[in-house]
Amino acid sequence: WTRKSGTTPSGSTGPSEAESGTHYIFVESSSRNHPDVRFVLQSANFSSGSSDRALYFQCSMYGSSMGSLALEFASTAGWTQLWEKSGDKGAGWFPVAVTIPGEATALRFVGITGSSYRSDMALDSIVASEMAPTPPPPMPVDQALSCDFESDFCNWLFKNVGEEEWRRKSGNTPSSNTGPSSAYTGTYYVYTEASGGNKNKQFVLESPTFAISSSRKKISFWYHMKGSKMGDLKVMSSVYPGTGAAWNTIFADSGSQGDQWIHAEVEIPGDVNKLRIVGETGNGWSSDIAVDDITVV
Ligand SMILES: [Ca+2]
Ligand SMILES: [Ca+2]
Repeated sequence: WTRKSGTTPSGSTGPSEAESGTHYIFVESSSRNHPDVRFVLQSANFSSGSSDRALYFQCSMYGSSMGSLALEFASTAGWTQLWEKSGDKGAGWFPVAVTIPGEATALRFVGITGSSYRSDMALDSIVASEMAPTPPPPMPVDQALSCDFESDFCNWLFKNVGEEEWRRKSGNTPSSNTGPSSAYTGTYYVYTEASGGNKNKQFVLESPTFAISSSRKKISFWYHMKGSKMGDLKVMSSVYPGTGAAWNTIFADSGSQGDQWIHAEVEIPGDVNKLRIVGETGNGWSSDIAVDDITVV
């Protein structure tokens, strides 16, 4: 992350000026700094609180090959995403307000550059408050859950950031004899990379809180589980903010299912307002679990 005034050195990416005052900070994506280079800006540690707090900031994500920018918090459970955006958001700054859970003891911004030098992302006017922001109204369930993973993770967020992260991928996964050879729809899907010490790990994608629907809805998705050490795939539901961490399994499959995309349609319980997709890798690298084309029906 670099402190700067005026424009960034490259054309057609980055802000033209600071949002407040003269300076801002940004990720320089030119030269060797793309693709997929990770820039971390981490706060000092601070005391946890008994109630939610807030962070406000201004953001610029201008560039035709913009990568992703996330805000994450640390707690005893590790790093968790609070907010994430990816792709070109046009010239100019946009404001962001994020609720910081009371259990947070540090924050960090993580910028990941896109495929070219046109992915300079910037931050300015960061303000923290002891008072939580007014919560936005919950999303409709179809908006909260639907995703084809073609450009990003839509509204799904990671748990255990930087560790067991679901990855977006086109084509086959890096390991042979596990994972799909192509997406179910379009070009991209998401999967659990089981290589590199990731056996017997839990990969969690969490939906935003959604409005409880008066009509019965189902989450529809396609999954792929090929591999001799294949683990488990689960969909779990919760009522948020619940009393304790009560996550109920509403769908599960385990073991190798061969080289095929399988369709699942699971009823969302009537009182539920949050879902997780949990992939648990098996006892070896041959357990890449993939998911694509989530819709609500
Ligand atoms: Ca400034
Ligand atoms: Ca797709």
